[in-house]
Amino acid sequence: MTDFKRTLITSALPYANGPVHIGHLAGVYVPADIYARYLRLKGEDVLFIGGSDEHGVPITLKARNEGVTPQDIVDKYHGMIKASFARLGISFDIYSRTSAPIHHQTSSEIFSKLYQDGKFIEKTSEQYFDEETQQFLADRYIVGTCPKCGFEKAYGDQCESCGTSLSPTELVNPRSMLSGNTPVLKETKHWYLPLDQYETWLKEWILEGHKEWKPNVYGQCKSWIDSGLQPRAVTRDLEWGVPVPLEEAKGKVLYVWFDAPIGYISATRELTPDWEKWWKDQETRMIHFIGKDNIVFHCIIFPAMLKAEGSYILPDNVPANEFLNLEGDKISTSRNWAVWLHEYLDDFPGKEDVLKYVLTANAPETKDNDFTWKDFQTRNNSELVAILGNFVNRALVLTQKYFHNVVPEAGKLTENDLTSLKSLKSLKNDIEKSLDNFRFREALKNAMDMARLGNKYLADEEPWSVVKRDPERVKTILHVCLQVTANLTIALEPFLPFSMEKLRGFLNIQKFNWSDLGNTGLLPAGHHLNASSLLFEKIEDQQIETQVQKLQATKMANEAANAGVTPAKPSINIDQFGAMDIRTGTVLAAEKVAKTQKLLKLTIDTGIDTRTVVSGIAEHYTPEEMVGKQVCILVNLEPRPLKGIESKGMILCAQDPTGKLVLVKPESLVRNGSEVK
Ligand code: B3M
Ligand code: ZN
Repeated sequence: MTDFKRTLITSALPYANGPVHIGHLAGVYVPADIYARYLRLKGEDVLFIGGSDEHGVPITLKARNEGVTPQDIVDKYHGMIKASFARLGISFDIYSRTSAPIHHQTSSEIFSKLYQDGKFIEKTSEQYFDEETQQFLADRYIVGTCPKCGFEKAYGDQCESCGTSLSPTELVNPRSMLSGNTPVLKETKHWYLPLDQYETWLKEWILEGHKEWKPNVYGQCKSWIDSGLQPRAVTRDLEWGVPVPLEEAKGKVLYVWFDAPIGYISATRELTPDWEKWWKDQETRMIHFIGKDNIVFHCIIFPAMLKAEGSYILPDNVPANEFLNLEGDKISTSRNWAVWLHEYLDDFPGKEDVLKYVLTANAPETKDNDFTWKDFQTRNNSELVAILGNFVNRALVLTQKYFHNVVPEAGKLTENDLTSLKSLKSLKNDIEKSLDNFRFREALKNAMDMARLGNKYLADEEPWSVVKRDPERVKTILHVCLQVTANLTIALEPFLPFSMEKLRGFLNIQKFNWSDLGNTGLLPAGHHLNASSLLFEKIEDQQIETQVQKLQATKMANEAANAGVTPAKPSINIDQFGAMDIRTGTVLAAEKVAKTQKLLKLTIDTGIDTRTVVSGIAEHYTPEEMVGKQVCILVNLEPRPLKGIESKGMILCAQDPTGKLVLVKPESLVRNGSEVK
């Protein structure tokens, strides 16, 4: 690590189009908060920046759907997000927003500087335009038929049915979502950042210069750079956003990914007149905390913008995380498949630290991970309660019982006392090393090892038995236990700030510095403790059951909304499929089965024989329509009597969600008796 004087920590700006969920927290805000708290404890000069990203098409779309203005949407969610972060105790120095005037000013200034310095290229291209509403259409404002799968409501950038990414001109029968009309292609001019010109520099700066970045981050950068960088448009034809500060660009705004990262700068400017020291002094170290879908923007595009501007520093590290899933399924705002922070805070009052603990212990640092309510309960009950809470509680209760809440004097230290106390120092080194390398789950485990050490020490020393034969010795034992407890208030402060504040209250102490960690004389003999209570409470099955049922209800609601498509059946192997003998055959004769609505009696030439099949297709095909048709028949289905007729086989049909049946037939005529496989 090079020498630096201060650290600027940024955390991705969440879109203000919905509340934040545990995926956002585990990926970005919890690790960023731990890091900020750690550096502050070390006495370093730190700024921790956050804010809402209030531009972008999803926000305007949501506003349209709800019949309100984009400003209404961002006001609502910015307020909600900001409040829930505060309740969770995310210790931003500022939580700003990109609709703030200072942000409009800052991002316009940066655009203008790049423009004046000739850093952009201008390109005119044809884009869809809605003649009725007189506007160019963002990709998401165009729907049409997917050229790949035929889905009729594919968006201009992606088909949500088959997942193919599209460009608007690929859609068959494109329609404007604004008017429903067919849009026309019209020329429009935009400004592009020629990323290709930064390729050599990016190779040197990242691929040569930042080999220490996490493998997932470095790997993504490498694959982007290796596949060749293209100029990126930094302007859009939209109404909502930061207006492009050019006379000739009326009705255009900055692309959301151009202005959003500048939000970090604007927020710093809003916070302090001294902002330039944080952004333009080489002795500032900048760290971006983000999720993996934001890597290219923070490692390639934003740095290229800053480099082009010329006076700003670049990120020193970008410790991006992978994704957190929920109960085995991808977290999804649109499917409501999430644990929402504001709901968690309401459902589990006083358990802010528990959520941070679980999300850190199970953080998706190197691969996607899964959050389950069962694991949440287990980590609370078997780790926070049974390891940390249990040790602290025993140390405090025994001191209260034997020494009226006064720290006893230590006598001569035994071998075990000395090794236990010495371990505090080595654990400090372990925790530091992990935190310095952004390995938060490992750091938390090391910090919890301090509590494990305390429990082991108590189990070895058994003060509750020793007290009967050697009360003097118990003084030393509890003296040691209390030093470990005081050390815990430092080691766990970055991770469990509310609980450590509570613990400091029990111990009647102020906050120590990080450098005090490992000190074995933090609590002098004679120091008075306060009354204590339990640090953590057990979470009961009932509470977990309620949460699981809430998710179950979401799942059922989603299934109902998607009704029609039957869920996939369990998989079978090729032999199970091969056991079905399906042949082509031709219908020779057909008649309705008397006194039934649905059944046709078919006489079929299967190529093997001529046989009778009773089929439930009478509501979809007339006997006349069927005669002469080639069909597919399962010929080795056990014969069964239907309305007194023995049916020998089954003809294949596709059934759509409404129950409509359509024959499955060979694409062109084949010899009867051909095997279908
Ligand atoms: N709002 C995307 C996201 O929430 C975006 C991040 C901006 S960071 C400058 O994933
Ligand atoms: Zn498709």
